[in-house]
Amino acid sequence: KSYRVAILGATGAVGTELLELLEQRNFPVSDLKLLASEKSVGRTLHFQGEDLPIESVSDRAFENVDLVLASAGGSTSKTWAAVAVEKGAVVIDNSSAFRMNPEVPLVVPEVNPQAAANHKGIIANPNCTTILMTVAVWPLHQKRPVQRIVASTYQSASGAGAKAMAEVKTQASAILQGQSPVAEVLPYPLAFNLFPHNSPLNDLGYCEEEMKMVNETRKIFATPEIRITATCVRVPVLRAHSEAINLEFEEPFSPDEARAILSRSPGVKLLEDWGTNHFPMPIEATGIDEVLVGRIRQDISHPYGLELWLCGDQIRKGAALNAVQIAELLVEKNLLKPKTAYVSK
Ligand code: A2P
Ligand code: 11C
Repeated sequence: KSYRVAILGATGAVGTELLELLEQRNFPVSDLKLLASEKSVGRTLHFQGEDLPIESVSDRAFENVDLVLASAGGSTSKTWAAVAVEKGAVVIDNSSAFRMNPEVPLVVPEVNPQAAANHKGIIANPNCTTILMTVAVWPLHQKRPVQRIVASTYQSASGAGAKAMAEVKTQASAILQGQSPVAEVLPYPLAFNLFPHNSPLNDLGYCEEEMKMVNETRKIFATPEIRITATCVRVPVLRAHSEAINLEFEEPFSPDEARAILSRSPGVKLLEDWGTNHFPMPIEATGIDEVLVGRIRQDISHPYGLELWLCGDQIRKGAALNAVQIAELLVEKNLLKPKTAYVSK
């Protein structure tokens, strides 16, 4: 079996990675449609030895498509996901548009693959910081339930898209030449700087990004009672996010036991060299599939507390790879029907 796939947002940071991953992982694609905004029409992108044209998104674009991988922002997904589903496609959506909709599964394949079975046409891909955190925390939570999570993030420019990544490079070069950095995509200069995540703030002073970590993790773990707080910060790194995670359990959880569990957990790679103070760094996480975890230590302020540090490629496991893994899961579980199956129903 092979599938007719469309990438919505194909020219973006996540879209181009989706294209690469479909090819690298030999996803069974019979036909690939690349969709973006009107202004990208005329461009081509390379896939399996061919230059494929970018098409603008329209009702007709979703005809004869089995699977849509959407990564063109929340408003674009809100406009087009229902159209695609109406035309018979399954949509794996990278935006935040449907994540908290109780009808829509929110899936991290290493954590809650079973949730995908309940899809009604749309499956949501979680926020990048949430994906990376859940991959590392879930195996520990399976052993002893986590009571509280305190997360502090160090998020790369890639989370704000391809244009933000380019802007940081331009800013760095301007600063090195003694000029003032210009911020047009990001709200403030990021090169040689950092700032709290600039998503909209709620009445409690939490930004949307922080609330995504709280609410999405609860949904993925199916534990609405778990206490979570987060502080999200944008840092001048190009494409891998880092997170300092403090976990509180009901009873002691030794670092060695956590290490033993994480060393055999899917999607996790331990990286700890205490002798050389070498722990995960964003440059090491860039371009790889696993979430790098290290610096696992007892929290000296709490007898049942554990500290860990992680880095993960925001574009890959934080977005495109997780989406392709969901697509692979759908294929494996026969939850993605090629077009003919819809017709014959
Ligand atoms: P385009 O390049 O034509 O603007 P990123 O997250 O890296 O900023 O990428 C966003 C992606 O979403 C790009 O592929 C962009 O296409 C696409 N996109 C943005 N707005 C729309 C829209 N209104 N319709 C279709 N695609 C869109
Ligand atoms: C960031 N996590 O790094 C964001 C980007 O809900 O998918 C992705 C926002 C989302 O800024």
